[in-house]
Amino acid sequence: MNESKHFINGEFCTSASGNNFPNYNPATGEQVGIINDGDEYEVDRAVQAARAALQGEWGEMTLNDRVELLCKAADRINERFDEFLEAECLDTGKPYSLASHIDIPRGAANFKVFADMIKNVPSESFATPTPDGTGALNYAVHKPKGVIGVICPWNLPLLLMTWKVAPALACGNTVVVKPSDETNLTTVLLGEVMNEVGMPKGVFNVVLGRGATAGAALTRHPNVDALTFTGSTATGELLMKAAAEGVRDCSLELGGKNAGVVFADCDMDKAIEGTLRSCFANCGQVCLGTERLYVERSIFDEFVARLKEGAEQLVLGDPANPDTNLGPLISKKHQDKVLSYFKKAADDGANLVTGGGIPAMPSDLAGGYWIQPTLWTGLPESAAVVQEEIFGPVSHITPFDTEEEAIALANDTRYGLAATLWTENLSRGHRVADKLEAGIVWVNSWFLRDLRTPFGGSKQSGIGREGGVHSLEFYTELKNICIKL
Ligand code: NAD
Ligand code: 6OD
Repeated sequence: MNESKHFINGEFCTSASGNNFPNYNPATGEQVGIINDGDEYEVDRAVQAARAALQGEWGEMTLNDRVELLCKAADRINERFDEFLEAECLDTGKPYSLASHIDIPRGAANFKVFADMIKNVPSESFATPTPDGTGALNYAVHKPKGVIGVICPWNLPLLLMTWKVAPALACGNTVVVKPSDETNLTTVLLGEVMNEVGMPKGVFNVVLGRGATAGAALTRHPNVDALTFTGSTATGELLMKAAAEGVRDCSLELGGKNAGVVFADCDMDKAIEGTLRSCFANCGQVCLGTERLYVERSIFDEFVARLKEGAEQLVLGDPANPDTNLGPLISKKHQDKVLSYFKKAADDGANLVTGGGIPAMPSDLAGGYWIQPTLWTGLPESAAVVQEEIFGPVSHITPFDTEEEAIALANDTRYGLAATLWTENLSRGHRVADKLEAGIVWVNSWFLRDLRTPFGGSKQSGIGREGGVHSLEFYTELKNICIKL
């Protein structure tokens, strides 16, 4: 059985405590491995290794050499593409067809994009007048922040982790990564890749374990200079409190309850296709997913009927089967959470359009954490399934009559991560996009994000922006040098 180990100072190791916990395949419910359960001891070792690495070969390395290492890491992920793909799909149950198009290529691309970008970061400089007339020259230099604690979720493990690690390393930092206890395999594989490309020891470290132990220890460690986190809003709040100790910076990419707004002037075929993806891709376990839909009343019945038809045609099954559209949920615990919302919707009097339960699966998959794609109508905005993030393949659909009403409904949430709107009216697209309270608004598309663009949430969906130069800003300390001439 596969044993996942910590990766500290360039070496794989087991927990000093001897503790571990099982890793399950979400598609079958079978145990497929054991995961070493790290605690303060491993976190401390990893942070010490990361701190020491700041001073050694890594700290002395030229920008060109650093960039070359990052490009090699991207190349090596691509060379080992099939291993990364198998590992990611085994850990998450997501279809190979999805991970081979998004998770793995985007995971590799993160290293290339930030390697390119760091070479082109401009430096500010000012010629400053002085009373004696000789003047002074001020210029800003970019310094690494130091040791970065990286805490990641389970829904897109490689993609979301490399999106933090690549820019952090590009800026010359060192990292200690704590992947989710649900998904560790591709993070551990990245440790192998780092050794293969000759990354100096201690630059990239991985501590496996639970959030409340290993994760919390990483957030508290006084030698961690900044924290970057993607996960739930509840955990994000804990992280922010921990970051306050020692006045450390933190970047928080948190939950969402994203709206999709569909106007009668949309291209219906495109809106249905896009909405099926935004509601159900990755079995709804995407922070950007659409869990609330607002559809103009004149097309409401047709839209709901066509979305129902599309949802019922989605194929749930073996992740390796190319015909599979949807995998399972990540865990039994998460399946129970999603089912609890099915009950709440029923108790609140929702009209169940489709789904609402556990699908019948073939015997080899029957132990997995499957759930039916589910749509509801008829609930007030105050209902739990309309307000709370479920993180499953679900959406509630509400009719609206005017543009103003659609905007007000879409904004009636404590979250502000993403929104999608469907209209063929260009002016309306711009106008409504401007008014929606979200970090990213897609018009006639979904999950189309250039890696160079800013990403992050407003309200309780997070603090800060990652992506492109915004990541580089977070992982950099700016120093102003003033030379009297
Ligand atoms: P989570 O908050 O439960 O866990 C995220 C990570 O934090 C895991 O590694 C976990 O072990 C760790 N953790 C848990 N408790 C901790 C603690 N006390 N101290 C330190 N670390 C701790 O989230 P999840 O269930 O893994 O992921 C799903 C959530 O993530 C959803 O809310 C989703 O919206 C959000 N998410 C947001 C984005 C985004 O970019 N905004 C992307 C993906 C997922
Ligand atoms: O890859 C991206 O651009 C991105 N923002 C992914 C976020 C996924 C959240 O689950």
